[in-house]
Amino acid sequence: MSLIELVSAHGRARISPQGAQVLDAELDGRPLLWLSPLADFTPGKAVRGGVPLCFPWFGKHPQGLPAHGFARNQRWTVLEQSASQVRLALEDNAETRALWPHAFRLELTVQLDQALDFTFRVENRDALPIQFSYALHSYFAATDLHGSLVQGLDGCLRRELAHVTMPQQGAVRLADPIDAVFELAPAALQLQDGAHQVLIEAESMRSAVVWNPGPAAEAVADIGVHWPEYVCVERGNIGAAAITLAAGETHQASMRLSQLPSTAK
Ligand code: TA6
Repeated sequence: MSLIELVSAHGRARISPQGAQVLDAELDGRPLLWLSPLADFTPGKAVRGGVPLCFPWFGKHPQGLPAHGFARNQRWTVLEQSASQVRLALEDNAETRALWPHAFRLELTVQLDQALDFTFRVENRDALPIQFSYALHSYFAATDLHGSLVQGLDGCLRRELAHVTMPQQGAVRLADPIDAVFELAPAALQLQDGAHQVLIEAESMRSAVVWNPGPAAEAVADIGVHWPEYVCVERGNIGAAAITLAAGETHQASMRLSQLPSTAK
């Protein structure tokens, strides 16, 4: 599948029409995102790394349907492309209707300038309301995983997969394995990795997720020994923040990723 390459004075990014997935990106001479060296590019399979889009559900499905929905496994249509921007769309089709019986249209615009910008739209083309969750599941390149911090989530309700819910206290530390969803997250988060800081700004995305499974990921074919190389900090609307959209309505949200100047002396 041929990839879409974006360039700007500040960097470059590659996007796959499968899933409208940003695979990798570099800003100001430094990798922003992590793409697994063990990623499997078999068409229809989820690619490990970059920014997969999870839709219309997040995480495992109670009836065993594909985890994180189908949007990341579908081939999207490129609507418009310039040197620094691409707009892609996905409409319901026989495969999506077999998994989720609704008429919809998704649009994702990716723009690269001094930041990497995502604008996501969901249009309900059904005659009835639809309900969905989604996330931009960003894998950030990490150089010092165990010393990494995510700032901005202090006080947010933190839900672990083990169903423990409690308010987050202070910064989220990546010293141990983590898989947590944060509710009512603020617009701006910061990922601090050694001397590097990434600013993650979101509009109309009320949930945040922080994930790195630690050494357990050595058993995962497309992660293996590479697990210390990334931190997932995701934005979207999940769980209590799931979106209900009336017939004919459109939901729009956006996310902006940029690098703050290095604090290295
Ligand atoms: O975002 C965290 C998470 O939901 C984890 O629970 C995790 O296993 C994962 O995403 C990766 O899912 P995937 O289906 O891409 O292997």
